[in-house]
Amino acid sequence: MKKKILAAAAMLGAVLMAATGCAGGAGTAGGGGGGDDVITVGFAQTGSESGWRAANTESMKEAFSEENGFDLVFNAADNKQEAQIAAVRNFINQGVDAIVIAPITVDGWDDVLTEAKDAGIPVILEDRTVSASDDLYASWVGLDFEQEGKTAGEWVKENFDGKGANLVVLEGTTGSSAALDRATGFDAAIEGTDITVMDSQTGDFTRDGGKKVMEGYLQKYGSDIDVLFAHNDDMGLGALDAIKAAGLVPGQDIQIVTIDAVKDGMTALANGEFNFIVECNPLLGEQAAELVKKVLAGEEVEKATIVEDQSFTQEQAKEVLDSRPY
Ligand code: GZL
Repeated sequence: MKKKILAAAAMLGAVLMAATGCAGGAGTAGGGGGGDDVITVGFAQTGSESGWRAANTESMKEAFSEENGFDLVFNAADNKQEAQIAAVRNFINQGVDAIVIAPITVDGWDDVLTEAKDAGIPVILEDRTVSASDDLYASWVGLDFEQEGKTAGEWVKENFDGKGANLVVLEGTTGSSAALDRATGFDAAIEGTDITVMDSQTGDFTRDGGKKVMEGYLQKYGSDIDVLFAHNDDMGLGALDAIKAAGLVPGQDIQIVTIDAVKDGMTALANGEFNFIVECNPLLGEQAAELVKKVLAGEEVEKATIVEDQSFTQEQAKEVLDSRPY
């Protein structure tokens, strides 16, 4: 329930209880049963499509915990945009205090964000962004996807320009800001090289998707493929199965560059199956929770907060693997 309505209800309740001598907790409806200082937050997560998503969900649940003063209403939309929009509409109808969204795709958000604004419920975006006007959300915290794609492209250029290399791409979820911006950055970085992009299709950020699309690539192009760029580790990990099944050696016959740097990806990098990974930090929970508290307290907040990333070679992965937080 909205804090301000709850505060008035709690106040009235307290006055009535004092007047009539009634005992009992002043737990407020719609919250975690605590007093009126509990912040009820609806979090609309994309789903559980990848290792990155699991780490992001864990970070968000840790930050929006009861001991931190929150009552979290969590929804995972199974990577379906219409389900995620329906979840946000539900949060509005429940009268939550704030809404956090990791938007599956950039488009389709104007109506429901306008409804949240009209209902006086602030929206914070975490991870991906939307094409809607930025007056429809209070703030966004996430990563520079275009730079991630550029860093991956610069590695490919440095290692393959001038060799007439053939490259295939496993794209992330169609219409997601992560996939769109990574492609923009990558394409800009390899512009003007003699690297040929033979094919580029979506694997929807999943292992299964990456495996299926890579199987198709291998049937069509076989050993002509020199390099694979996967928009995330999970699709690259799925592609490993296909590459091995085709009798080729990943990391050697086909060199692989991915984005995320989750544990399984870094393990593949350390053991030589991947060749380069650009990190995409999923630990956004603390910053998202701080933004919610500041916005509800009426404090000024930055419209955009970008979290720093790094990148890893095979040698660097061996050094840091055991100390990685996710
Ligand atoms: C990036 C995030 C992407 C990851 C994928 O911030 O949106 O979605 O790169 C995840 O692993 O599925």
